This record gives sequence, C-alpha cells and structure tokens, in this order.
Amino acid sequence: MKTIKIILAACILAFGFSSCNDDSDDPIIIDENPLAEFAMLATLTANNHSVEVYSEQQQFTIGYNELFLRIKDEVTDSYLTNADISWTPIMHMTEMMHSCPKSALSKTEDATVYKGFTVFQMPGNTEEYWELGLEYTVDGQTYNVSERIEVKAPADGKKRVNVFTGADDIRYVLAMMPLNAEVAVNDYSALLFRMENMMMFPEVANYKIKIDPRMPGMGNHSSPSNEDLTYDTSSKTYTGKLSLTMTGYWKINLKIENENGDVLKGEDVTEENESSSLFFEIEF
Ligand SMILES: [Cu+2]
Repeated sequence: MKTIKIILAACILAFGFSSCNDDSDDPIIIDENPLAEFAMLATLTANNHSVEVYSEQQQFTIGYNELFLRIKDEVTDSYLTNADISWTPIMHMTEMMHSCPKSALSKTEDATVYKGFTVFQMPGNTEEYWELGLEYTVDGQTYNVSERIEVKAPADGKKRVNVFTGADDIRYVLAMMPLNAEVAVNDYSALLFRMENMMMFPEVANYKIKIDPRMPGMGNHSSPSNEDLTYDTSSKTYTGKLSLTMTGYWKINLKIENENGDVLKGEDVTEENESSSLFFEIEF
C-alpha cells in the first residue's frame, strides 16, 4: 500500500513539474481565430493596432449588420482583451453628415471578440461614403481609429430597412432582423429606432408592427397564422410570427402603431390597395 502511495505521489509530482515546464517554455500561442468562418469586412489600422471587423455577411449592407471586432497588437502579435470600445459610423454626404442606429459594443465569451450591430440606412456611392470610427481604451489608455468602409445595397435588391416619417412627424428607421426563411411559421423580428438628430437614433419600445405577407405574383394571396410583432423587453426587438406557405417572392406589408394605437405609417391591403407604403421583401 505504502509503495503504491509513493508511486502515485511521484507520478503527481512528475506530472506537475512537466506541465509547469511546458507553460514556461512554450512560446505565446496565438489561438485559432474564433471568427475564421466569418468574412473579414474591414481592417482599421492605427496606433500599432489593427482592428478587424467580421461579419457572417460578405459585405456591409444597408439594413441590419451584426458585426464582430478583434483588436490585434501588431507589436506582440496578439489580440487585446478587456478593451472598452465604442463606435460611431458616419455617412459623409455631399450636403450633410449623419450616423445610423447602432448597439453598444459588448464583450463575448471569447475575451478577444467584441460584438454589436449597425443599421445602415443607405449605401455609399462615388461621392458619398460611410466612415467607421472607433474609440477604445486598454489598460487606461484611449485610442482612436477610423476608416472609410463600403456599404452596399444587398445583392438580391430586397428591402430590409425602411426610413420614413410617421404621422407624428418623427423620422423612424425600421429594420428587419436576418431571417432564414422556410415554408413554415417562422420566428420574425424587427428593430425600430427614432431619429432624434443626425447622430442619435434611440430605440423605440412598445409600438406595434402589424404584418400582412402577400405573394404579388400569385393573386396577392396571404397566409394563415401570422402574428403581429410586439415589443419584447428582454431582447429589445419586435417579435412575432411570419407564415410562409410556399417558396417565392413575398412582400411583407407593414403597418406601425404607437402605444395609443395611432397608425404612424402603412395601409391595409385590400381589393383596391394591393400593397402598403411600408414593407419588407423576402425571396427564398
Ligand atoms: Cu446618407
């Protein structure tokens, strides 16, 4: 019994020492990129850092963009953790400048990855462009970087964002969340923002977004079991159910109401009126 204990202790000691040695001898390992499956849409370089911007999408596109950031220290060839980051997308237009709705940038389970979303209202063109500005603080030091980015219309040309003036004379931005459409009753959600000024777009809570999906190519038929989008406090999104009974082109006619039930934008689809002035589009 005693010998077994000694052998065991020796094993533990040997094991312990060898793993200690391994730790100190190893060079700094750069972990595999946790965003390897995403597309890198931009690299912003300054301060001996390069900020990499990733997305599941292949381009910055008008509407909702979920974005992931990593900050690489070019000197140590490693990624910074525990940075506090804020961002400001600015569109430089010929007559004015404006920003767009966006989330805060938050930390993720991977300490080197930060995450947030933007809702671009319009694409850039030859004279007008978007610039992404970042301010980040690491170890008490604050850095800035900004770079021009290319925001394009979606490749399929479908409408996923609406900028409109409500009956209350307020400008709103309404964006559809990405949807993996299936012939089924799909979870469907959207984000709504108010344009307070050129730079501030606070979220709007507790409105109602009524949906009426139609297939204009097929007698403008609808579908059963749809549920209007209502505000969900925990996710801060408007969520409901979108019923798609077949594949093809669908126009999601919308009508938006404030908390008093006043219609701010959009019309009912009737025999005489085949579409609302407020809508999203899907083709699958
Ligand atoms: Cu613009």
